[in-house]
Amino acid sequence: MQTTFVMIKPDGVQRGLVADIIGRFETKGLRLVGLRQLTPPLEIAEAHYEVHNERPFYSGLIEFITSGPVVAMAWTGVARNIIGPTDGRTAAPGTIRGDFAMDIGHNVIHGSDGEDTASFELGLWFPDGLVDWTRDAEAQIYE
Ligand code: D4T
Repeated sequence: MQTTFVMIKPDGVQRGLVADIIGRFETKGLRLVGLRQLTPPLEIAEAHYEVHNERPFYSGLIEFITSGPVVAMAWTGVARNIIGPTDGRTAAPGTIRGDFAMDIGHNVIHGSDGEDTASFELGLWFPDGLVDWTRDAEAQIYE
């Protein structure tokens, strides 16, 4: 099963959405295997968004993501369709971005977009590794 790096961005933390967002992943049936709150150091933010470093929005993005605490998480199970597409205006209701975001930059949450990205991002944000545990309810959640 895939594990995704998920981060509640500074706007989501400031708006008090942490409990609601965590609840959506947990009640859907994903397994929480990593959780930490931190204000991202510049070097982690720059490494995380390195693929965008030539884009016009890059410096604003780094400024935003280092502006305050984020909640970094690792979730096992399918996460991307809970998050929704980048632009909150067009994201479907029922997704986190569709329900909470009105913009592209301040879009509340990040989720890694593939297996390679996930493994890079999990190593970057969780250098000490993840929590290895069995969620007993998975016997009911998965057929
Ligand atoms: P993240 O990485 O935050 O989950 O977003 P996505 O994976 O959905 O989107 P992305 O990589 O294309 O963009 C990364 C990050 O940059 C911000 N952004 C993006 C922005 O501020 N202006 C823009 O025009 C774009 C395309 C939002 C997410």
